[in-house]
Amino acid sequence: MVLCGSGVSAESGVPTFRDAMTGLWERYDPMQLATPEAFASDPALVWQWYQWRRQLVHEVAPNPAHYALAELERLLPRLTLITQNVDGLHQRAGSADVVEFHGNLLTDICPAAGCGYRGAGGEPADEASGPPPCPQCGVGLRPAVVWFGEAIPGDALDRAFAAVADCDLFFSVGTSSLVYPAAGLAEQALAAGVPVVEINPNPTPLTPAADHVISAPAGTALPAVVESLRQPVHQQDG
Ligand code: BV8
Repeated sequence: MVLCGSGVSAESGVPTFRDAMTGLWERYDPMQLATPEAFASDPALVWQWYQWRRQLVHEVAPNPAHYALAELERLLPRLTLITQNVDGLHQRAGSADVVEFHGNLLTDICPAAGCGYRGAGGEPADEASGPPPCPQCGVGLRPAVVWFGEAIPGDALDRAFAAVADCDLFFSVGTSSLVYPAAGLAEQALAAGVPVVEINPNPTPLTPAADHVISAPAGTALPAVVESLRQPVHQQDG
């Protein structure tokens, strides 16, 4: 099982969630913008922030970390990939089964109760525009991401907890381990006696408890993990 955070996309040029945001967004705190309250009070501002991030994601490409995870999926009998990232880069690198714990930036959904509209986000419209009307009911759309204070999608939560219960190795890659319930998954693995490996160039609250810590960028460490799996398994003597 692998839990990914925005550090996995860092080497693609996607700023991590807590890196200072650049340009126009420098003066905003993502923790404040990624909330239903911010969207309710200024839908156009929040919508434009997500349009800026969509545009940025369209301009970048998966990095060796994403490709290594897609390769791991092919090499291992079972792999559950849980990502906190909303950028869709795992899928673009070839991962077929991605659990998007915090949703997806590239998809629009309708916030109107009972509408249920869900569709691919259109081309970012002109800067000043706010959320476009839902094609089904006319209410302003929102990005299909999980904001702070919102529940994790039920299927994602179920798959993550099921995987923790029966995985035999847990990788935590590129996450500051600050956001729950995602960060709780590694804690559950530790409590269940599952070996936990952290890959992160910087220490996090998980570091002291992890069984193994690889203090390296994901784009270096994950290809090395894949390479080690490719080595012929030396038959154990006897
Ligand atoms: C919920 C989508 C309940 C949006 C995101 C007090 C205590 C504990 C919890 C809480 C609390 N108060 C409130 C809460 C709950 C809250 C929470 O955890 N808050 C924290 C911050 C205190 N959680 C929630 O609100 C969650 N929902 O609890 O709901 C509920 C239940 C039922 C019914 C109703 C409600 C929802 C959380 C989801 C929020 N949405 N994203 C968007 O993207 O716009 S979270 C956001 O942060 C991103 O998804 C991001 O992935 C995530 C975590 O951040 P990281 O990925 O770790 O990124 P970060 O920048 O922090 O760190 C990057 C790391 O990478 C660093 O460690 C860096 O060293 C490393 N790195 C850098 N370069 C590399 C690298 N690593 C490897 N290689 C590199 N090259």
